[in-house]
Amino acid sequence: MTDKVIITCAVTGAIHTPTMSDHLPITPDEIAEAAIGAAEAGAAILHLHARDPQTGKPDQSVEAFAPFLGRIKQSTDAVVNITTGGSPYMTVDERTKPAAKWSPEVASLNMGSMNFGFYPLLAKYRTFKHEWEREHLEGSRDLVFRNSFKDIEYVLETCYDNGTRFEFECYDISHLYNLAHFADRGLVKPPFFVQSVFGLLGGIGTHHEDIMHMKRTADRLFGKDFRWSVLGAGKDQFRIATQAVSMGGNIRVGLEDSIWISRGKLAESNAQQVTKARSIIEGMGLEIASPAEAREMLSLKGGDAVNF
Ligand code: KMH
Ligand code: ZN
Repeated sequence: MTDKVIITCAVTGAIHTPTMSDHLPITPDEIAEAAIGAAEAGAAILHLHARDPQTGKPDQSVEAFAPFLGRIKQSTDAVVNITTGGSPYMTVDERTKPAAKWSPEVASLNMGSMNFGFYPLLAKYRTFKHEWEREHLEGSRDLVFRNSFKDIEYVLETCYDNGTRFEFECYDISHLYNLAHFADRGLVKPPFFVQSVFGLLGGIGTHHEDIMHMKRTADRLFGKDFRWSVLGAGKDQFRIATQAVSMGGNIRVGLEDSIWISRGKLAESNAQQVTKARSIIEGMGLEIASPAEAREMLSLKGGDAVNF
């Protein structure tokens, strides 16, 4: 089994807003171009959300994904990963519909409920292009990202017949235990693609000991049955990626997780972040995984077994 490094690119997400960066992909064409560019730069997996083309507001309707899924599939062999997190303001039913419809190889699955605060970003922006942006940030002061055991069961059952496998988003140590619980019940099958999320206000921090603790705990709970990946929110994105790669991990970058390329400098594209991630990996004498190698490492159903 190859042990190359899988780069996932999360191209737009549902946290950052148009005012924060003119490079944030909003329209279906921008999302498609960003994803294809990220794949050409070396991303094996593309984590996708959709937005309203006019306002940039997160849009989790099945139709919102249609315009870019087909185009991405025609233009790249990268693995498409459709979010079931959507925006934390959405219901689990709403959040799961696109993955249920489009039957991707991978879908994200958030492994626990948590406070989900991005209101501190308010301090950085005096004015916003769109009214919804301020509400979106301010509202997160009282926002709980709901992922109850019943919600997680619902996503698993809804996507099970599709043969979709999951990017298990773990924002804290308890989320790893929740994944172990579902593994014990046989509701999820190895290899588990564990995406450890660091630096989201409400989840675990970004200290190097936090990263060590996540990996140690995952090793103890899952042994050889998992593929570890990490994402660092905001300015710590590349420091966390570098530590994880040196520990045998895979990494996620993209403007969903950080709008920066370096301290105080906005990333001009998702591909720019993928290129920087790749140089870190190759700088360590390691190689990036191709989409085919990622499929093998994660036991995916194949790019021709999707519904788009
Ligand atoms: N925004 C990330 C921190 C999802 O899409 O399911 C988590 C995320 C959630 O990617
Ligand atoms: Zn996401």
